[in-house]
Amino acid sequence: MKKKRNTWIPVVAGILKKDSKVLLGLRPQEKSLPGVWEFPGGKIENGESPEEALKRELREELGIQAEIGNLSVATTHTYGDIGILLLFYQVPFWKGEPKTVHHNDLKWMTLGELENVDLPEANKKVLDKICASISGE
Ligand code: DGT
Repeated sequence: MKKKRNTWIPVVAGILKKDSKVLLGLRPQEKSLPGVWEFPGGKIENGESPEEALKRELREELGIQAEIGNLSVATTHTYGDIGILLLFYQVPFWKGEPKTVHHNDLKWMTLGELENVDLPEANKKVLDKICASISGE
C-alpha cells in the first residue's frame, strides 16, 4: 500500500527590530499554542509568494505596511501529523506603529528576554540563528 504523505504547512514570520530589540506577539488563548510568544506572521495562502503572505499577515495582525527583506532562517518542525516549513524574513522598514489587533500582547524584547520566554518548539531549534541574524546588522 502506498505510504500516506504527511501534510506540510508553509508559514512565514517577520523579524522586526527597534533599538536592539525584536518584536514578539503573545498568541491568543483560542488558537493553537496559546500563551506562547511568536514572531508575527502566519500561513502562506494559495497563490501567494512568501513575501506577499508576510506583508498581508503583518498588515492584518499588526496594522503596519511592511517592506519584506531577506530570508534569514528556514526550518521545519513536526506537530503530530502536520509538518510546518517556517521561513523567517527580515523586515527592515514599515509604516505605522504595531498594534495588538490579533495578539493578546506585543513586546519589544532584548535577545536576553527572547531566550527566557516561552516560544514555539519550532523556534527554539533555530533561536541561535535568529539571534545571530538580529545582532549581526
Ligand atoms: P492555527 O495554528 O490553526 O490555530 O492557526 P493560526 O491562525 O494561529 O496560525 P497562523 O496563521 O499564525 O499560522 C502559524 C502556524 O505556525 C501556527 O500553527 C503556529 C506555527 N508557528 C511556529 N512558530 C511560529 C512563529 O514564530 N510565528 C508564527 N506566526 N507562527 C509560528
